[in-house]
Order: sequence, then structure tokens, then C-alpha cells
Amino acid sequence: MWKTSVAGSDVTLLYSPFLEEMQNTLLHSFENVQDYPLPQFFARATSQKKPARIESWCYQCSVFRKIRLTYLDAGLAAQVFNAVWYPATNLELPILGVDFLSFGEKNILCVMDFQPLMTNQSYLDKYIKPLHPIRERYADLAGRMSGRFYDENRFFSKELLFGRFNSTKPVYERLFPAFREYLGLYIQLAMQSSSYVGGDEEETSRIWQLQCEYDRYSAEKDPAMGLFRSYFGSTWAQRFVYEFLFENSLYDNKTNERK
Ligand code: BLA
Repeated sequence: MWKTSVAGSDVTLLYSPFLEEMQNTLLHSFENVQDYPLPQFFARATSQKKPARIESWCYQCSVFRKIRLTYLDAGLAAQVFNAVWYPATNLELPILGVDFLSFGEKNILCVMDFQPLMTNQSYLDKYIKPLHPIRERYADLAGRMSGRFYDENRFFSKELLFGRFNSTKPVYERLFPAFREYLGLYIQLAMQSSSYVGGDEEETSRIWQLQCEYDRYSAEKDPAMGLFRSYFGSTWAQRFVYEFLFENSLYDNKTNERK
């Protein structure tokens, strides 16, 4: 991770403590963490147009088939930390999603969720309900999304952390501890579920399909494309979203073949 912003040393890399915390927690929680193959083309890019750069890190281990973290530093204009953890497909565990954005110090949006693959009550009781007591302690992060981009009932839970702020103070004072608690609980659930789930082929294939569906949905809905285009051009933006961020969106939902 860079030490200072591409736009100058007076600009704070607002979310770098979150990126570092997530990497450290991952490496300390699982023994067999390895790099996931990440072509140079996607690993980093620098804007030719404005002061901006983007870098990504990608891992895998026995419990997670893909964990990706991305940091976009465009100075005060934009600071973004985005991360998604995809469990191994023999686990029905939700996907962990993080999207922390700031467009200047007065326009901050923070979203973090255990993104459910299923909507039946027993699933929600098992994987989503445990978040409730944490969320209750962070009233300023218990907001609701607008509905402009996503459907809050598809791949989002009722316990998502959602905050909009007009100062950076709550990012350090509220978001950071809430982020740590959500991440800690997620890892705990991952460890528990990995100890008792087997390799039922039908179930594994169903989970794979649901994770692919998550990627298709996200690639279509994610408002990031415009941002990527404006900094890194449309070719790079398109490939980054469809071939790296949500690479399984390229699997056809009927034939399961990659387009
Ligand atoms: C919203 N995400 C947004 C917006 C942008 C991005 C520009 C709209 C901001 C606004 O309303 O002002 C940008 N998304 C990005 C970028 C990346 C990205 C730059 O993925 C990649 C580096 N989004 C996710 C994940 C979650 C998520 C994993 O990618 C899950 C936690 C959530 N982002 C999310 C939600 C909104 C959003 C729910 C909509 C907020 C709303 O409608 O109120």
C-alpha cells in the first residue's frame, strides 16, 4: 500500500487503516492463505488524465475461493476501499461485501454486509441474525440504501452497515470499530461453518450458481463503472469489472460456460 496520496502528501488515504486491518486479520486467521492469480493489468493502474491510481490484492485459502481488496486513490476527489470475500463453494456462508467511499470530506458513503445467498428464515437466522446486536450499537451506521442502484432485497441483508457522513470523524470513531466487529464475526462464522459442511456435489453446484448470480447482478448494478472509465478509460474499466471484480458474471446461467 502507498504511504501518501497520488494527489500530494496533504491528502489522507482515508481507508488505508481498513485495508491493512483486513489484510492482517486475514493472514492471522487462516493458515493457508495464498495469492490468487492476479494479472498485472488488473493489479494496478494509473490515470493518464487526472491524479489517480488503483491497486488490488487477491487471495485464496481453503475456506475462501477468492478474496479481493481494491483501493482507489484519486486524492480528495475520491478515496475508495472495496472488498469482497467469496467462500469456497462447499460453504453456504454469505459473501462479505465492503464498499467505503469518499468524494471529498463532506460526501462519505460506507456499506458493509454479509451478503446472503439465500432468503429462507433458517439461513437468515444462522448467518445474518448474529449481526443484529452489533448493528444495534451503531445507530449512525444503521441506515438504508436509496434503491437508486441496488435492490435491497437481493444479495443484501437487513443487518447491513450503511452510513452517509459529511465529515471523516465517524469513519475513524464509528466505522472502524464496527468494521472490526463485523469482520471478526464473519471469520468466526466462516470457521464454524467450514468445520461441519461436507462436499455434497449438488449443494456445491447450487452455491456456485448463486455466487455466479451475485457476480452477474453486481456487475450490472455496481455504479463504479463510470468512475473507472473517467480515470482509466472504458476498455480498462470494462475488463476490470467483468474479468476481475465480478469475473464469474461471464458464466452463462444456463450452460455454465464462460462467455
Ligand atoms: C454505491 N458504489 C456506490 C456508488 C459508487 C460506488 C460510485 C454510488 C455512490 C453514491 O450514491 O454517491 C463505487 N463500487 C464503487 C467502486 C467500486 C465498487 C469504486 O465496487 C470498486 C472499487 N458495492 C460493492 C459491494 C457492496 C456495495 C461489495 O461493490 C456491498 C457492501 C454496496 N455501493 C453499495 C451500495 C451502494 C453503493 C449498497 C448504493 C448506495 C445507495 O443507493 O444509497
